[in-house]
Amino acid sequence: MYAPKPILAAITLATSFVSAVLLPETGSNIVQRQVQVPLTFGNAQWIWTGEEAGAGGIAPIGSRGFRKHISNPSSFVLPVCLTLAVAADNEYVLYVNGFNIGNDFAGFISGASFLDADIYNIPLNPEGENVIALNVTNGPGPTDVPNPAGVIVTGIIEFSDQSQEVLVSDSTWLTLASDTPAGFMQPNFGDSAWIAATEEGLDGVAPWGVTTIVPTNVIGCLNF
Ligand SMILES: *[C@@H]1O[C@H](CO)[C@@H](O)[C@H](O)[C@H]1NC(C)=O
Ligand SMILES: [Ca+2]
Repeated sequence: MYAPKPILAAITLATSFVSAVLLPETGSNIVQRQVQVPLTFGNAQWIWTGEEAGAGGIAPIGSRGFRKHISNPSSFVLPVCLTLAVAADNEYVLYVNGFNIGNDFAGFISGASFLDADIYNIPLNPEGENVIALNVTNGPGPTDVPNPAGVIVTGIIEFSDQSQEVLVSDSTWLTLASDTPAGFMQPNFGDSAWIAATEEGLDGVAPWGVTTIVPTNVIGCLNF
């Protein structure tokens, strides 16, 4: 039976964190909660800092931070799991609640890490603040000149009552039009001076085209 007491969930969160990030596991006693709705980039926006010249226009080379706070619907409905798809131009490091969850540096090599999204299944902190943080770096490209930059995210948050909610990158995400500051990934990092991210267009918009999500990687979190 799922829906653990919150305190128990908080204790098991720490121990289940590593194995959950290393999904998939196939042990016979492990029950995976399936995401109930398809994970798509449908309403997700490519976002950046506003430094770009128009939607998908050129942006300075360098790293920019992005933060998204996940709010609890009520003190009785607690967020327990996040399934997330991320793609970036050119590369990113993903953090949730200060933990380094994963990265994709392929964009520096191939220039095309935005063609396929990376999928993550991440336990959330049911009782505290949950913050997604991305350090996204716009690479120099072959000619070392400013070039398009963006990041696109879609996710499904699962709550303790097994309800699910879609989360997408849009102007509710916070960013800074300057180098990603040290410590930016910590949930309690002071971001009151951060600005709303600029929307560059939906999945499919030039110059990125359609970004693929492989459904078999969308598996939800371990039933801890
Ligand atoms: C952001 O990523 C770049 C490129 O990998 C790295 O040089 C920089 O140190 C990172 N910044 C933070 C605050 O993590
Ligand atoms: Ca770029």
